[in-house]
Amino acid sequence: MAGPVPVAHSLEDIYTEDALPFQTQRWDSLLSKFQSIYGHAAEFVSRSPGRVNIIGEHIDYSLYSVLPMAITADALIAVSVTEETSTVAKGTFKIQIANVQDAKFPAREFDVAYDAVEIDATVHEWTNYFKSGLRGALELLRKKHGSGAYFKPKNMRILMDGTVPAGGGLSSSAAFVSASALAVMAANGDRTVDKTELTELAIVSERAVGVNSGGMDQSASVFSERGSALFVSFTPSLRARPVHFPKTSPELTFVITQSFVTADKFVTGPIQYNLRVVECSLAAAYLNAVLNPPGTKLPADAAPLGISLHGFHETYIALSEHASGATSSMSMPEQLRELITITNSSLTKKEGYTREEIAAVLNITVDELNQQFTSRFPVRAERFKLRQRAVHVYSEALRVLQFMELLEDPAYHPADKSDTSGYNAQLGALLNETQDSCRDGYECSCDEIDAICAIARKAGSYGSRLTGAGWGGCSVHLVPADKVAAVREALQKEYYGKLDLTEEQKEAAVVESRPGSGSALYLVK
Ligand code: NG1
Ligand code: MG
Repeated sequence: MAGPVPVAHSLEDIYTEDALPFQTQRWDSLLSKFQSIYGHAAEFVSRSPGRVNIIGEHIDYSLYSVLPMAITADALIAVSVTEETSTVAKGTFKIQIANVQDAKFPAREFDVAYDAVEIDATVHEWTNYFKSGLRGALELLRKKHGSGAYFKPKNMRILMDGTVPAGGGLSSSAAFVSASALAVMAANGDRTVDKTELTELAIVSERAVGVNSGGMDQSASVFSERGSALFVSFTPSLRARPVHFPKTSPELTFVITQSFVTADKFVTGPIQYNLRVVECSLAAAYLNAVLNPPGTKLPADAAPLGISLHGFHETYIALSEHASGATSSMSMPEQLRELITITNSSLTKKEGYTREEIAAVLNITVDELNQQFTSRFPVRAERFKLRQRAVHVYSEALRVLQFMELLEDPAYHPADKSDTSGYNAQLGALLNETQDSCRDGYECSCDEIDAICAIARKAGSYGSRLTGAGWGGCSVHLVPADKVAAVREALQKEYYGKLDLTEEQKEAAVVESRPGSGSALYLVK
């Protein structure tokens, strides 16, 4: 799967047949709008899709493997490169950027210093996502050009079109950042961008927007291949491989539904997403402190995921090194089960831990704790629910492995192919367990998502759960093909019918999703 981001020669290379009529129209209108705004044609389009996560929620930033797949909805960035420098201040280059939805995302123009892309993460500004991709790509370009060479970035004219709903858990942000970084690389002459390099730079770049995220979304956006899901691992280094679903009967489909509750990470970051990341690193540090010999250090920065928020599994590795023998030969699922047991007996306070309590165990002051764990991405909380968060992480990591085993180990495949409903139900049960764990242990669901999952299951979904960060946004449902209509109908009657939705929202509320292709460059002739 490694290698350069593919260059697409036609839309058939990018989209499945059913998507072509709409996409052809959309691309035509993007390119003609580009022509009318800038007075000349675009030279290329970079494209990166959103994703739905099938299983493995809120564990990527603890470096456990996840199973997402790309969707058809994507970010498109049409670009032309200009050489003229007359209007550009010395030592800077110019970016002109517009969006096809110009009422919502107004056009901007900015001069950027060669070596310093300024991003103000305190304001909610759509072009920040472009700038974060720009910053990451320029760093990579400078590295490639060698430290001696003087690298002068090109001026760019840009028109953006995104169809991934924002704040919906389908990762519009990663699609936008990855497409932006790819566009900047291509604009500066690099048209064979390595997928791993692009993913790693997009992961790091997106943090500039203020969310301390993991690497699932960018990996899914860049690496996905049409027709398959993607198993992504982060240790010892970033790896992604396609995963196929076995043929089942009844045939399985993934249905994605919106809740129309917008989880805006810009607003909720300090109290939700970033707080969970902090709780995970505190839990790992706490377990390390109470279980390992004094002075045992969890690993710090694990590139490319940067900051030292991992160490979850390292807690175990450190533990097993000091245990007498046997444990080191345990399989990963056995290790995870052991970690759940250890967590339950070591982190007993269900109501959570105060900063003072944690600092005392880590043998540091509260100021040092704040400095070490909460200074880069400030959080707001009185108590940190270390036990519940850790149990979620370990059990979710285990469910991903169990899901993969069902998909890939022939021993688990149904013998009688004429009816695989038992097998389908096993897959679905794992998704349902994820939803329970997200709702009760990680507290990242919401009433609306819980209701949608209950309705869908009653109407025939094998497994239903939130997807992405949660607290609103989308959910994903594993539905037999012959029950999709019933699920749709039930949701309409019991959920959407009670909301005041526009025609466009009604249209997008429930979609059947097939695994789509990842990032691509398209050269306009
Ligand atoms: P969303 O909010 O769906 O883009 C976020 C993180 C992921 C992952 C999931 C939860 C970003 C960019 N992405 O996804 O890395 O942690 O939540 O599994 O914040
Ligand atoms: Mg996002």
